[in-house]
Amino acid sequence: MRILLSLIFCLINFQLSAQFIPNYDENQVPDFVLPQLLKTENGKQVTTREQWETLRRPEILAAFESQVYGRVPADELSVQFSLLESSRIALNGKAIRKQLAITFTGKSGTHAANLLVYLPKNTTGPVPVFLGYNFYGNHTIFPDERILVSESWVMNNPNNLIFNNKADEKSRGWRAGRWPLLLILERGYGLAVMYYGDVDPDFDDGFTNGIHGVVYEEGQKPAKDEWGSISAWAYGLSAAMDYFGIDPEIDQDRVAVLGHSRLGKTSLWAGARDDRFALVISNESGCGGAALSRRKFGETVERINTVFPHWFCDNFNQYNQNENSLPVDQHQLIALVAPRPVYIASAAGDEWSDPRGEFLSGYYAGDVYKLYGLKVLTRDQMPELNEPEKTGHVGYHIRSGDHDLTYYDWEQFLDFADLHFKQE
Ligand code: GTR
Repeated sequence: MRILLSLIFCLINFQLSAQFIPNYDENQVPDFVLPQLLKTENGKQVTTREQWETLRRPEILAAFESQVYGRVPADELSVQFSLLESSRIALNGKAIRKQLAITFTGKSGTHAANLLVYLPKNTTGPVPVFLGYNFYGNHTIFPDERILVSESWVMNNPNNLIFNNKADEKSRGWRAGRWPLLLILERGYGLAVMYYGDVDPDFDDGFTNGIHGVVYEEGQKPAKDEWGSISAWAYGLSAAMDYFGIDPEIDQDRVAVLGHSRLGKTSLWAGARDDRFALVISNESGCGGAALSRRKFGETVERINTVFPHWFCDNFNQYNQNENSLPVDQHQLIALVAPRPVYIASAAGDEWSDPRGEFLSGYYAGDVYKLYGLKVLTRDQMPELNEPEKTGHVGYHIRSGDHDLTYYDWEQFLDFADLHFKQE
């Protein structure tokens, strides 16, 4: 019976995703009214930072928690760190390398994820760090043979570098193009990465595997307002942040959290819910990330909930084809990061992620940054292709090319981090 039901469910999913025709025509974007950033639920106008911080921000955060990503049962979890491997002469003496196990413990067991950290050598004092997830395992980010290969479930790779959902030596360094480690180190930053599937494997398993499995008993699953995978991944980033707090070589006050695509949705939510992240970067995060849901351009709420039913909390399904009832929209997610700097990156060839919707979120979030007297995006016109706006507290670029995390993107992120981490 169960098998039959899941077969029917798969068929419905397949049907829905097969039928979906995205809108890529700006003229077909529906008229909509965005939920107000600076008016509280009982109609009070917010005009000061204090009112934002004490009245309005908590309302918006709670709405994202209960209606979009899901609340993390953090008080039911504890986190421990253990050093697995380290070297002071990594990368031919250019870097320090540390590999740690982050172990999550709850009433139903334990689960571990690996954190890989590279720090530049010959620096004085603790260094600023970029933290982000990778898609295929830490060993894919650089051809360093000492990086531990992930033992978790991994998505198969079209070139057969990974198959049977198991990574091995063949995929070592395969994704180095997305992680210009040497450039990052030369610019004086550390790089810390985790494999997102170490925290929660990216498939719909009914929340039994990964970190969800340590807090639920058999047969139990998250309540409608509790964490889907994006919240679980965001929580994993906060656990890495806990580690930075106890490593004297890392400056915990200068940690930039970044992510691409689904992991950009994750970095935004991580930065919104945990204000220890001093700078937040979204690369082509699209629907459920930086893009305004009400525009319904490219991927939509219904489509994302259908194809990725485990990413958001159950409550988010209520807004399938019903975006106007959402109590929030994604410009408010960006605003939750204020007054910390936030950078949103789009690609012209990635219409699925709705570049204009991503830009507008950053533009509208500016109203909160202005309460702090900070420089924001000043026009509702998108900048030209490959002309980043990176001199304020809200940064944005749209580059040519497709859905990817490129060297060019990193150059802009590094400039933006220099401005906020090295000159303020
Ligand atoms: C797509 C999904 C997007 C984005 C992307 C990715 O299939 O529709 O929302 O997250 O995957 O993460 O690469």
